[in-house]
Amino acid sequence: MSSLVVYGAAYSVYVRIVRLALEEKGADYLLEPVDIFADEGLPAGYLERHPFGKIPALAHDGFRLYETVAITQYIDEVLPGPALMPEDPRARARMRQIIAILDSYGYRPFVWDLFVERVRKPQEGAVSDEAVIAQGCVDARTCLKALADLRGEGDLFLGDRPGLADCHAYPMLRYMQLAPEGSALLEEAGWPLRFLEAMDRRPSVAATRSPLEPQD
Ligand SMILES: N[C@@H](CCC(=O)N[C@@H](CS)C(=O)NCC(=O)O)C(=O)O
Repeated sequence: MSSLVVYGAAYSVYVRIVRLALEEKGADYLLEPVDIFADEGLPAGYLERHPFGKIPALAHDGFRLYETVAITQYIDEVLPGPALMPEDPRARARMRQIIAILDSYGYRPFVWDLFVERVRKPQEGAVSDEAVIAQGCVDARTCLKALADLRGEGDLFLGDRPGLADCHAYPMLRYMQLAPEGSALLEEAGWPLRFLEAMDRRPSVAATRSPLEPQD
């Protein structure tokens, strides 16, 4: 039996993207805890797995890999289970474009400017920076519009079954939804709420719930 280890923390957006892909493949894997925010710092030797000190990293039967996009595409190519990437080259290019947009233009406003600034900072006794949130709303709206123009007609990004674009978008949009400003932007756009609801029905989402989400 093959051994799959994901190094990271359950609160991490990028770790959850990898875990969603693994769950959608029906893969068995171990989540080996690496807390980037631990007072004692990264575990000894972790920089050998990820020289930039970020999470996630993957080990598959001795093969080491870091960078989420490389990991999720590798997972899809080597593991049995439903395909998470479209066959058609244009649809596959669209998938990669959506993922690149999420990384380059979505992650910062959705997660840092809205969720961290509005939700996490007050929870940790810090004061939210309203200017950061205001600019985050502008940038998030631009990104949601770009994504709306590229996605298909259904509730998920491309097609009827979850794929890598959906695994990439869900953790970012879910955190954004926890900030009132983020929730309002998602409602204004409409389609992200249908997307989140469709993904919320997936066992993969339940199996990877973040400890930073409300626990009900
Ligand atoms: N380009 C990396 C980004 C990973 C990333 O930013 N991970 C965050 C956690 S969600 C992290 O490790 N942050 C720690 C830091 O920036 O020092 C990837 O795609 O895997």
